[in-house]
Amino acid sequence: MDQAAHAPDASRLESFQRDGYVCERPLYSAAQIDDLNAEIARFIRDVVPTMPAAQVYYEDKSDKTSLKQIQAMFEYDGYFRDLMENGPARRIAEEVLQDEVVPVNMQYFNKPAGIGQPTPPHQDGYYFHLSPCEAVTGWLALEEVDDENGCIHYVRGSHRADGFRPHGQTGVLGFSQGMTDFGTADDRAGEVAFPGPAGTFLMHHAKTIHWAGANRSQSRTRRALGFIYYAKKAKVDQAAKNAYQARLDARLKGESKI
Ligand SMILES: O=C(O)CCC(=O)C(=O)O
Repeated sequence: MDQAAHAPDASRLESFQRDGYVCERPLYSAAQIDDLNAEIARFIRDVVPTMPAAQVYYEDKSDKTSLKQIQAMFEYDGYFRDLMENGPARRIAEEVLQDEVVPVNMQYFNKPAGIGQPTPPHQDGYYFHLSPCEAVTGWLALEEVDDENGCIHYVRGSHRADGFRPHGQTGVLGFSQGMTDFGTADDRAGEVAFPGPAGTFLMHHAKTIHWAGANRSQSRTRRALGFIYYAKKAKVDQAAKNAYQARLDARLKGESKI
């Protein structure tokens, strides 16, 4: 990707600080998305079978075509490591956070046709365990996204509130924590949906409330790549984070979901 196309942009920083997200429609051209999709197909074919079960989620564990989520892709493959560490998402993260960043997670998110579950409203920072909570998630559409197959929605400006809204268990694999009080008049007034072509790129602050609908299409998937970066100044409470992850893995194993 051409570096000059991603030079710092004052209006991007301003929108991020005001709204809690930015949107580039599109950041990647159709040809770049084709190349990326070919790399993802290779990763699913060659790398996924070598990964621990806890890093790969299926809507139905007995059906490999129902692949729903892959965690930590950049830790398993040079192509995805380079994309995470040197690609445009990192530069935009540094620009909007006004800090150096630490690449933390690269996730594949699919909502398989007909069975893809909704993504419950949540704030990523609730489970990041950071102080200060300065982190972002980038989200790249690998195909056209819209209301039917489950595009992302944000609550504009929600990152500016103090603390986090209450979260509780959702029963949705991959999004185990969801807000328990979502749907206030302010939430509804601030709601913005982000349909767009393949290559559409979103980046949100870790406190920005977001969600996505189910995939109601019987024929289209809804595939995306997520890029999580923490600001260098954000410190992780590693003990709290590990305990949270261990509880989550134990519960999912107990429920035979992973
Ligand atoms: O892909 C989705 O539906 C949700 C992604 C998400 O919640 C995130 O990247 O934080």
